[in-house]
Amino acid sequence: MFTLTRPTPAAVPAAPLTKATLKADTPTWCPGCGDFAVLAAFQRVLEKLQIPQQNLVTLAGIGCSSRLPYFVNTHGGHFIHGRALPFAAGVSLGRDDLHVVVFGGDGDGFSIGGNHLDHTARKNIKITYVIMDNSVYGLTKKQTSPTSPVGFKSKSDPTGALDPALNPMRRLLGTGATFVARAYVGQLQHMTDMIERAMKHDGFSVVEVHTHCSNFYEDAFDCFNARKGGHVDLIDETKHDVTDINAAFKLASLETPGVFGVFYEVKDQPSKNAREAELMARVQAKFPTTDGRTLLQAAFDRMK
Ligand SMILES: Cc1ncc(C[n+]2csc(CCOP(=O)(O)OP(=O)(O)O)c2C)c(N)n1
Ligand code: SF4
Ligand SMILES: [Mg+2]
Repeated sequence: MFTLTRPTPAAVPAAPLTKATLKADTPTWCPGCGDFAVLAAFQRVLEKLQIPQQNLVTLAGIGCSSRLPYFVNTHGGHFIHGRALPFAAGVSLGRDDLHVVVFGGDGDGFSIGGNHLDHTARKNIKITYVIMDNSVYGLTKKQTSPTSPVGFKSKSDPTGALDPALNPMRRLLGTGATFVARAYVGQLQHMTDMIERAMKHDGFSVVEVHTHCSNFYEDAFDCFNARKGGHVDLIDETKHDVTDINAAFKLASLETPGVFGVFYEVKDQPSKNAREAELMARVQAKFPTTDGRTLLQAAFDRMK
């Protein structure tokens, strides 16, 4: 029997996912950190979707935000700074039955992991990526990040950041991701909806979440915070065509504070998971009596 994919494990009767069953380690974030809200939103989505716990994987790189997998009771792990996405790609492609959700910071995703973001996104690998953007390196105690604004004083730029910040939404749209959304921790229900839609997307989905670092950049997103005179404009999808990449780029180019919601979503592009499955089925049809391991070994032998 030819098979390159691993069999799905026998369904284990699972306890319903609740706040209590989803709880793992107690979060170690500083009081007032915006990351608590991202965890709460993710737990709400898991409670709603009731995906069997054994099929859930949360992964991360390194950073305060990247601690999130410790705080939720799913399979999980964290990896080298900026390398969560290639790790997640292997998990997703090796085990298509798993829901793989990656959490990480603006440094992890846009700086050291920027190259991995490009390639995981363009391949449309079935992963949900939540970028917890606080516009600073929090874990390492306040260095300038790729989304810190010009003039931001930090340990790496004591007289103020000199380099222009990147525009996260334009950056994400440019990667070729097939689902791109923006959320803010001060809008918990909306952020929850964005993460839920991302997790239901069959391909690479990414949600950029603005989350403040209460220790090193508390006022970063005051312009979105109603209590501090800011405001949040939500995208009206009866007026914005989410399948129109040019319209999405226009929204992404609005001046701060910009808009929140789904910028881009296309459902007709097959994921790499689907393309690989199709390739394996084609090979299987050609060699119906040879097992997968032998075929793979023969391919390696030809390369010697
Ligand atoms: C290869 C490597 N380079 C640098 C570091 C140091 N380091 C750890 S976390 C981090 C940045 C964290 O910032 P971000 O990704 O924005 O996460 P946050 O802590 O703000 O949530 C850096 C530079 C590291 N651990 N490994
Ligand atoms: S340093 Fe900042 S990002 Fe890290 S846990 Fe504390 S408040 Fe949150
Ligand atoms: Mg950060």
